[in-house]
Amino acid sequence: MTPRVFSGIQPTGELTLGTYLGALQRFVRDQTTTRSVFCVVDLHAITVPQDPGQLAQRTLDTAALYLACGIDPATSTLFVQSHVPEHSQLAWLLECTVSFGELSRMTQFKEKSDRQQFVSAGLFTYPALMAADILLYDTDRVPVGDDQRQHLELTRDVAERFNHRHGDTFVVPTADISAVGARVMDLQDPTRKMSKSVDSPQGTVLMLDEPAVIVRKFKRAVTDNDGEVRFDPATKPGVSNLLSILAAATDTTPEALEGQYQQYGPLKADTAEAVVARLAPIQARYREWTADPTALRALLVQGAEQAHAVASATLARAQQSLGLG
Ligand code: ATP
Ligand code: LTN
Repeated sequence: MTPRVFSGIQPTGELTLGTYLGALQRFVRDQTTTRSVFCVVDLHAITVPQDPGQLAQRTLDTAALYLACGIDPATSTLFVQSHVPEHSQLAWLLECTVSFGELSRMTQFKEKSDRQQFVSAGLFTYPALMAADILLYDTDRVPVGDDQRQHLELTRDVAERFNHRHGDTFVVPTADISAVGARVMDLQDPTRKMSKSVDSPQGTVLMLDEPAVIVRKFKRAVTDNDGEVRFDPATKPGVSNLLSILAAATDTTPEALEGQYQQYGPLKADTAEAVVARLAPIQARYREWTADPTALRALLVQGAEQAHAVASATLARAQQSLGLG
C-alpha cells in the first residue's frame, strides 16, 4: 500500500534554513511515491502569544512557502490546521489518553516554558494536539527534524495505549528523521539549534534571505582555531555544522566532503553558494504565490475539504471506541 505521510510547520516566524533542510526539502521528494498531507499548524502557534494580524499573514506565507518548495496541490493535500475542527476534537480525546508525567518529560516544553512569562496549559498539552494531527490521517511516516523525535515517540505510545485500551483505532506512525540535515545549528552558536523563535539574526539563515545576506552570514560563521576540516560534531561543532549544511544542500554526506577542504574559507564559500542555489528558485516562486492571495486561499479551502473527509472518519472511529455519541 502507498505509505501515508503527514507533517506540519508552525506559522510562528520567518522559516529558517533548518526547517528547509530538516523538513521541507524532504517533503517534496516524498510526495510522488506517497499519499502526503501537509499542514500549517496555527493552533500550535497560539500556545505562545501571537499578534492576530501577524498570525493570519504568517499562516498564508507559510502555505506559500510549502508551495514554493514544490509541494504540488494536485498530488498532496495542503491545509491550515484550524480549518479542520477534528484536530481540536481528537486532541481532547488524546489529552485524556496521555499522562501528566509523560507531558512533563517533554524537553521542548521545558525549553519553551523557560522562555515565557505566561506558560499556557496549551503549551503543556501541545504534544497531544500534535499526536491528533498525525493520527487523524492514518499516517505511516512523519518526516521531521531531530528536535521532534521525542514528540513522535510520545505519539506512538499514545496510539498504542489507545488501541490497547479501546481496540484497534489508530495506525501507529514512525518518525522519519534524515541522516543528514536533521539538526542544523545556529551559525553563531553551533551548539544550539538554528531556530526562528530565538533571537540570533547573524546565526540564523532565513529561507527568504537575499543571496548577499546568506553569503555574509556564512562568511562570519563561528568555527574554531585548529584549522582542520573534519566532521566531528562533539569537538568541532561549527565546522561540522557547515559540512552538514553543505551535504544536505548537495545531496551527499559530511564524511564524503571533509577530505575535499583544507581551509575554512572555501568550505564557507561553497556552503553559501550551495544554499543560495537551493533557495533562489524557491524565493522566486514564493513571490509569485504571495502576489495572488486569493488563489492561495482558494487552494487552502480545497485542502481543508480533502483533509476533513479523512479526519472526520478517523475521529468518528475514535469517538465510537470510547463510547462517545
Ligand atoms: P523553531 O523552534 O525554530 O521556532 P520549530 O522547530 O518549533 O521552530 P517549525 O518551523 O514548525 O518549528 O518546524 C518545522 C520542521 O522543521 C520540524 O520538523 C522541525 O523538526 C524542523 N526543524 C526546525 N528547525 C530545524 C533545524 N534547525 N534543523 C533541522 N530541522 C529543523
Ligand atoms: N511540533 C512541530 C510542528 C508540528 C508537527 C505536527 C510536525 C505540529 N504538528 C505533526 C509533524 C507532524 C514543531 O514544533 N516543529
